[in-house]
Amino acid sequence: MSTATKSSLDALAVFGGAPAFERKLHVGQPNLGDRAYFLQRVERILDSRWFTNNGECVQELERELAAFLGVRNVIAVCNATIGLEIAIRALPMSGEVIVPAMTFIATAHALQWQQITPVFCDIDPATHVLDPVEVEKLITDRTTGILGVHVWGRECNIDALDDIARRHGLHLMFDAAHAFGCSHRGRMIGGFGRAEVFSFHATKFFNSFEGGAIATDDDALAKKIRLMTNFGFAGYDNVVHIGTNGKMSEVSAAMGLTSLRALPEFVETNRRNHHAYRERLARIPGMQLFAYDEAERCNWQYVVVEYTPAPGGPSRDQLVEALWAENVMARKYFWPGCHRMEPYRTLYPRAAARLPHTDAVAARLLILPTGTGVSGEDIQRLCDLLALMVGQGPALRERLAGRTSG
Ligand code: T4K
Repeated sequence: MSTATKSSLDALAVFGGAPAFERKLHVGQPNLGDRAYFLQRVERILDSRWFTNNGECVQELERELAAFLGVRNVIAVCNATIGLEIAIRALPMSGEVIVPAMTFIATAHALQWQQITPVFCDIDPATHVLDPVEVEKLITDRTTGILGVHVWGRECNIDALDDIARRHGLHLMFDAAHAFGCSHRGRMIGGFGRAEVFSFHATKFFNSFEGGAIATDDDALAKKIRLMTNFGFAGYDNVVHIGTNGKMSEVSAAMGLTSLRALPEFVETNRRNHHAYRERLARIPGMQLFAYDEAERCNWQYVVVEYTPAPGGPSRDQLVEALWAENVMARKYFWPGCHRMEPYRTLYPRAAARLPHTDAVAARLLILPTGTGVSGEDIQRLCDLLALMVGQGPALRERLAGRTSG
């Protein structure tokens, strides 16, 4: 629900007007599939008194995911962060691993948590994924792997990274947290590198409350990952490997199965929303919508705008402040970049010097709400707000700056 269109700066909520939206529009509000199906699965879980430890729902989800992705093995996990840690350790990676700083902090943490140095590498500013030329420059005697991130669901330059990894004898794996349901050259993400890790966190378009999955075509690696996900147990009273607790619970898997049944609807809603944004943002100067490759399968789950203010226009942060006041909870993912957050800023102070594209892109990003909780009408109203804010840019900038200094 939203209120009437605004036509002057005085009407903006940041200057005391009523917010344009009565409820908050979040980036990452969860999608919900068939509630009746989910509740029926939960009833079955409760009746069976089997709540976790490789139950019926987890096994079913793993089978369905493997078929959907076209990979030999899928191991469901409690979240993608633990999934990354387990896969990294199973390969094993050690020493230094090349990774983008344009990612959620979990990618870097999954390495550093295991005393592996994340060597932050710059991105291609057009696609926001690792630049293979820069990757090759960072290889040293201590490098054991490359951890690419298919950020926004846009696939890495997989062929070039694969070539580098082969020539230098490195492990290649992918953080595919954003890329469930996306493809590369017609083949689903999930089957590339040694392993790929998906996130099914509540804020992802496909969710299992908390959760994730590791996909790999390598049977021996999958066996090791399965052991490590369950404390290294190879049967009752028999631990054969170092491990942790990375298991997905049955209720999470039931939600995953529910989401899987609604996948076409979620993707179609995201696609429709994306096109609505594209049409309206094209009319606003300085707003460049990040494009997906429509020849590939795509989940369209992030509406990523690169905003370049006109001279005298409002800054990205001022736009975010004004949008939040209207209950549009736009985000600045992944500003300021992992390299500018702790512990990395202190541990690796020289990284920033080699990340000019990461810094420039991170300063421009504006992520807008989408998903089944966002309607075409919401998008129209939101873009009208942006048009007003940018159209009256110098006045907005001055008034906001005046408010801060006053
Ligand atoms: N690699 C990459 C590239 C990732 O992006 C992520 C996670 C990971 C690895 C690790 O995956 P997991 O271990 O989480 O499976 C959110 C998510 O928490 C995080 O999963 C996600 N990436 C990241 C991009 O976004 P925050 O802290 O920025 O947002 P959060 O959790 O506060 O949620 C955003 C908004 O969504 C909230 O302000 C309100 C709304 N929301 C959230 C939840 C949880 C709801 O409306 N309902 C909800 O249930 O990290």
